[in-house]
Amino acid sequence: MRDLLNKIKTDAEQHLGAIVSEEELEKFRVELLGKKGALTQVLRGMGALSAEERPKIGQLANEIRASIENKIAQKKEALAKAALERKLESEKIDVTAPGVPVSVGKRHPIDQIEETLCDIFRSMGFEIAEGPEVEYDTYNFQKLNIPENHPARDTQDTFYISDAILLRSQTSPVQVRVMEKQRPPIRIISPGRVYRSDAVDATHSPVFHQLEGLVVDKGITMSDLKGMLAAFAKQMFGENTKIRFRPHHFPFTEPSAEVDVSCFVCGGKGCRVCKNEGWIEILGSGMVHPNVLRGCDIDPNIYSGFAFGMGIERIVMIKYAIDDMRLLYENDLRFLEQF
Ligand code: 2NL
Repeated sequence: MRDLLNKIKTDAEQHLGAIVSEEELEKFRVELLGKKGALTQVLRGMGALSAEERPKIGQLANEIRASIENKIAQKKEALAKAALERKLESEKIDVTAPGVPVSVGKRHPIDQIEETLCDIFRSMGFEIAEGPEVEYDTYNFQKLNIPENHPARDTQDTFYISDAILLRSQTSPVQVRVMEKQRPPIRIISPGRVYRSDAVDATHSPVFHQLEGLVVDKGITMSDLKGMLAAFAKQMFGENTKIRFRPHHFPFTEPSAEVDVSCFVCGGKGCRVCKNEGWIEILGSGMVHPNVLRGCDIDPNIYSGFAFGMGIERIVMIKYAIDDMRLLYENDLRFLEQF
């Protein structure tokens, strides 16, 4: 029996050394010291011993039990400490490590230019007007003096929802709505999205952006238009920028003109940006046609006005020397991050 007890002790000590987890340790403790444990079984068999042997074996058994319990407790503490150290190591935060940069993004170049344009016109006293992108044909065409047989009305050029409803092909209907509701003086710009049934290429897109302007008051003349646009061109393209009017035709203005700015890259000598012209076309303009004013119940004998319209994509492309409009819609970050 003595040999058996000593063997249990050496086996237990050996086994303890190989244990690596607290669960394993608890299982081992129950197997050895529990009610059905190996050591407990041995103690139960002590009844068979002689009266002389029993206390000696009993004492030895108790010593071995105490020693194993002590070793298990030590092992338990060591395992818990190791587990805590592993946890601390894995959750360690280096507060001195450099931060991970956060990419915040920025506004699209079309948006940036639209905002710059709005800032300039706001500083001149224009208010910003907005209106629906799904519009009545009457507001998009009729009230703008665009005749029934005009090519712009063709289904080849305009997206129709029904006979009477379409996707606006210009932002002018916004201004018609303001002229109907508001009495002069009127000083508004209308930036926004417009739609035309065009195939995508380097200079066309079925969805693009326009910014139009309208001033209606007593005594407004072509020289007001020229003076205002000259000031705008300097703010947008630089202090030395000059403007040039070329006669043109729009159904909603009379007279009408296309407006060029002197090339802000070469100053007019000719370069890649102005295609050796020295001048760059930026917008269309004119004096509001009397029929348009009349249609909004504004008497053209009392009031007159000027209007102008520009493509925002066109301004972006001129300003940044971009030769293909598709770059503005592909949203390739390598392109967008440059602005
Ligand atoms: C262009 C030309 C233009 C207008 C737009 C306008 C609006 C009303 C009355 C009269 Cl309500 N005119 N707008 C006038 C002249 C030219 O745009 O080439 N835009 C990209």
